[in-house]
Amino acid sequence: MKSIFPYAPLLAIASVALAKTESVTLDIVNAQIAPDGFVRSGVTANGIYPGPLISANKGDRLVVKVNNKLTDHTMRRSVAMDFDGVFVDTASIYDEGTDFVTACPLGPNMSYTYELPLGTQTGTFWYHSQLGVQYVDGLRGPMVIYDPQDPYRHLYDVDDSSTIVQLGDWWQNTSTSLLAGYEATGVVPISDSGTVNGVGRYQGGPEVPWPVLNVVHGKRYRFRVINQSARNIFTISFDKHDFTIIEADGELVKPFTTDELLILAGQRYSIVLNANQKIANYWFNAPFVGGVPARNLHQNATLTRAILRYAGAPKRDPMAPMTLGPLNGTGGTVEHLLAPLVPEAPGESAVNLTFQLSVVAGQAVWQMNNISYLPPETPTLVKILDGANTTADFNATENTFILPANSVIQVDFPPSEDDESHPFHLHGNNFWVIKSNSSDVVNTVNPIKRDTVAVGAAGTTIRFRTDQPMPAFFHCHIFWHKQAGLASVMASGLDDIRAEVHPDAEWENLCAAYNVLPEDEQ
Ligand SMILES: *[C@@H]1O[C@H](CO)[C@@H](O)[C@H](O)[C@H]1NC(C)=O
Ligand SMILES: *[C@@H]1O[C@H](CO)[C@@H](O)[C@H](O)[C@H]1NC(C)=O
Ligand SMILES: *[C@@H]1O[C@H](CO)[C@@H](O)[C@H](O)[C@H]1NC(C)=O
Ligand SMILES: *[C@@H]1O[C@H](CO)[C@@H](O)[C@H](O)[C@H]1NC(C)=O
Ligand SMILES: *[C@@H]1O[C@H](CO)[C@@H](O)[C@H](O)[C@H]1NC(C)=O
Ligand SMILES: *[C@@H]1O[C@H](CO)[C@@H](O)[C@H](O)[C@H]1NC(C)=O
Ligand SMILES: *[C@@H]1O[C@H](CO)[C@@H](O)[C@H](O)[C@H]1NC(C)=O
Ligand SMILES: *[C@@H]1O[C@H](CO)[C@@H](O)[C@H](O)[C@H]1NC(C)=O
Ligand SMILES: *[C@@H]1O[C@H](CO)[C@@H](O)[C@H](O)[C@H]1NC(C)=O
Ligand SMILES: *[C@@H]1O[C@H](CO)[C@@H](O)[C@H](O)[C@H]1NC(C)=O
Ligand SMILES: [Cu+2]
Repeated sequence: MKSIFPYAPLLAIASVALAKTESVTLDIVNAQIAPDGFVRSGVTANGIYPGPLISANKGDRLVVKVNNKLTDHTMRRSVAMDFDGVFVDTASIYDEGTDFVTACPLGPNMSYTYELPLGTQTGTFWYHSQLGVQYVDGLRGPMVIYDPQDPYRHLYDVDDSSTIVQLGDWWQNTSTSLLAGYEATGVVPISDSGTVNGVGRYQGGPEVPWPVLNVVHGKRYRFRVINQSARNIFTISFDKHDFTIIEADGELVKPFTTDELLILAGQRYSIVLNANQKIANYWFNAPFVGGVPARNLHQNATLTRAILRYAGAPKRDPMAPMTLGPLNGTGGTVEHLLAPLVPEAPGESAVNLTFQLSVVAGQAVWQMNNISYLPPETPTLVKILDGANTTADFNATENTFILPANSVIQVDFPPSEDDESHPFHLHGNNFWVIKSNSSDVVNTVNPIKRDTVAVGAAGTTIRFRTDQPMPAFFHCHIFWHKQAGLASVMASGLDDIRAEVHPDAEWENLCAAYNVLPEDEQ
């Protein structure tokens, strides 16, 4: 087993010694749900949206049994789980879950057990369906790896399931209908509403009670904010309170205090809020942008919010007007201002890649260097185990790059012509943000690390190390764009994979079972 974790070896040994197994069962079921007051059939974990919290401690072994009990023929019946941002060691990569990269999807009535040794990673993560655009139908939930020796423990008093803040865009129609519309027109679907911890309102809809974040005066709260959206970008703020960012995507950053924060799909931040204002109700504002609002009259960015309620305050809405927050929700791009707790210089790159993004006008087709990714029938990992070793062993549409092992790779996204912000997400590894879209500065001395970064009109450059032998999916986390081809695979250490990866029969059976499914059960 290779260690990919750059922390003190003594700590790692200590946590391995204490490692325990955390077992979770997720029943993937269709359920009638109404996050924004509109009742629809959804794809859920254990019948709820968002799904249940998966939590573990540093060093634990996480065992997640997934039972696919989907029956609704209007949506995808198969499923594939991604534990977003969680690394796995090489021997376990076949349990990493990415459909057609590391495994085939899980067909209806089938079960699969993912076994994830958590190593030394800690922080805020989430899980979601990785298959097609299925998570639009609801299959998303939070995941936290707590650190009993968190170096920032002195900065907050409360960090539990009540301090998880999940932001999501919500869609009243099925992902299958929305995708058909996208493919026919090239217009990315526009969400009806936004939800905070699974609760929201849409314009013209019922007055669903606002979600509440409860605090006690005088205490400090570590809110773990997760952007689970499939498209929308949120800007969060609390009336009358600033807050301090301490974590981005599972990486600790030096405390940075601000009053608003932009979060893209797939990104997570821990922020510490000091409940030091007068006992009352305050608005938590989470306006979003995502497409031309006029194209969906349900959409009203003002209606994604929650109540920050101090104990002792009356149980009613805040008296203050509902705003979009400071600067009307247009600020919050602080990425370039963040510094890592433990600075690391990435080192010179051995390979430089440049990815020019483009869209085919009027079609649901996105390209990187003129290639639109198509999932292969045989997952990348299966091909590697069968001997694939060079780029020529993969079809061009697999957009698979064979990279040297134990090297630094630089990926440069030149300024894009469209003004989309694409949250690019790398599986299995974090990258340094050498140049953030939010600044012109190139930082090769102490850049932050994260696993999801904005790629947009100002250009973005990242570097990562290929110390982890695996085919790592690298894709836009706007799942409509991923589905439209904005994806690639960064593969390295192929001989090591062949030497170390020995999948079990349960995994082997996934493709055999999936490949004989009729289309409506895939
Ligand atoms: C799944 O199991 C149920 C109940 O046993 C059965 O009725 C159904 O036909 C099965 N579906 C598939 C796709 O195998
Ligand atoms: C979903 O989309 C289909 C196809 O466009 C449409 O017929 C249907 O009315 C939509 N349903 C909802 C709830 O918007
Ligand atoms: C979540 O991500 C989406 C897509 O990048 C973005 O539009 C939205 O503003 C983000 N939400 C938050 C709260 O940052
Ligand atoms: C959005 O909701 C707010 C709060 O209810 C309301 O004041 C505003 O008029 C709504 N916007 C639109 C465009 O309807
Ligand atoms: C926010 O919007 C309001 C109403 O449209 C406007 O009066 C105000 O100037 C805006 N403030 C900022 C900082 O953009
Ligand atoms: C990659 O680009 C960097 C500058 O960003 C340069 O210093 C380095 O020499 C380049 N490496 C290769 C292999 O071209
Ligand atoms: C993509 O195709 C266009 C038009 O054919 C061409 O001008 C451009 O150089 C190509 N870009 C890349 C990165 O191959
Ligand atoms: C795979 O490619 C690497 C170079 O990238 C080479 O060193 C190795 O020998 C190849 N393995 C096989 C089995 O051909
Ligand atoms: C292989 O790539 C070509 C384009 O280079 C594409 O037309 C074809 O559909 C791809 N085949 C598969 C099986 O993905
Ligand atoms: C990226 O930069 C462009 C140009 O400054 C800006 O319009 C866009 O909002 C930025 N995107 C993000 C997500 O910061
Ligand atoms: Cu995108």
